Amino acid sequence: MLKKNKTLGEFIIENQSSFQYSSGELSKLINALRLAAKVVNHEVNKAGLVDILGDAGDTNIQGESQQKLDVLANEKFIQTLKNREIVCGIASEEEDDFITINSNDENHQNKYVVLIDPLDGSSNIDVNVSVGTIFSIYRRVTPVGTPVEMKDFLQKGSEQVAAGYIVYGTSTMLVYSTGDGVNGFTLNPALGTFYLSHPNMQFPEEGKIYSVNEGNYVHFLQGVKDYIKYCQKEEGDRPYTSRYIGSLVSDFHRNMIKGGIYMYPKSSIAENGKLRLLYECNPMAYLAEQANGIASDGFGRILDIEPTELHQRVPFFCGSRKMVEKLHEFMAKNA
Ligand code: P6P
Repeated sequence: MLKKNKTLGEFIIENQSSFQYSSGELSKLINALRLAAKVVNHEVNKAGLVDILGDAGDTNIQGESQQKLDVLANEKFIQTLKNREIVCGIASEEEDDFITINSNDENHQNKYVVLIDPLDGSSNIDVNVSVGTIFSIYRRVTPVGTPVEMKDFLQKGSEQVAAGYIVYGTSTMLVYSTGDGVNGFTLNPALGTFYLSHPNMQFPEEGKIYSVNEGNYVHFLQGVKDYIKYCQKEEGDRPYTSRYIGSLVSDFHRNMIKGGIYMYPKSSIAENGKLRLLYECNPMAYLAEQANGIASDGFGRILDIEPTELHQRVPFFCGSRKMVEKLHEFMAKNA
């Protein structure tokens, strides 16, 4: 049983040996993400003050230009990951192409690639709704030199060696897995330290919450429409509760704690859905499976999808096992 209140730093050191490739570099990588999370958290938490300090695009009292928070978050995560001799490439929702990082030491090869959505749901910031950072980590496939998109970045989600998210909510949490379960750490802002607050997080097998933007109902496939009507029908333990924050990380986090299903289906207005495979769906699917949940595109496992491009979108259904399996039944009937 994991002891609560251990710091993230202590946890990383204690669990390093359990990691398949325990060379210490993944630990350094998680530590780098921890640092960037604290920096971004500070900016997100004062976002509401930007209007007082000068709107995005203006300059603040130090004469620094105010940046859109998602651009700032992108820069902070890239900057933090760049100068640690661990990562050879970064792909970001904010960057058209991936960024390569060459090792300063000709005898050392940076062995990881990171794919990141630096601030998912950033449009919620203006209305003070929680947002998140999502990250996905792979070992590079090409042995040396500049990473290659097809081989090093377009890897199946099942090849991830770690994934996680930071949720900037009523409290700031870092939730991640390196393949041995999911653990959640809460930031004590007074100390700037993350503490193990949610050891061994698991999706309840059943749930009573469904999360989907029902404003798109008329555009959904019949199988999705039928499942939503199933959730709403007065029968047995139904109707379920509808909860949709509009921030993937927040809806996912709540569903993992309480039980539930999150859905972003494809539709007649979004032919592959909205969410990105590489830096949203794959990391969340990795966490879901590590927490005994399921993540699919409505028919097959998200982690089995062979990526074809850096920013490709896929339909996404994720959460409590029995809820996603019931969704699959409706999708199969209407296939
Ligand atoms: P819609 C935020 O933009 C996001 O990528 C997810 O975090 C969120 O669940 C979804 O899109 C919201 O999209 O179309 O329902 O506003």
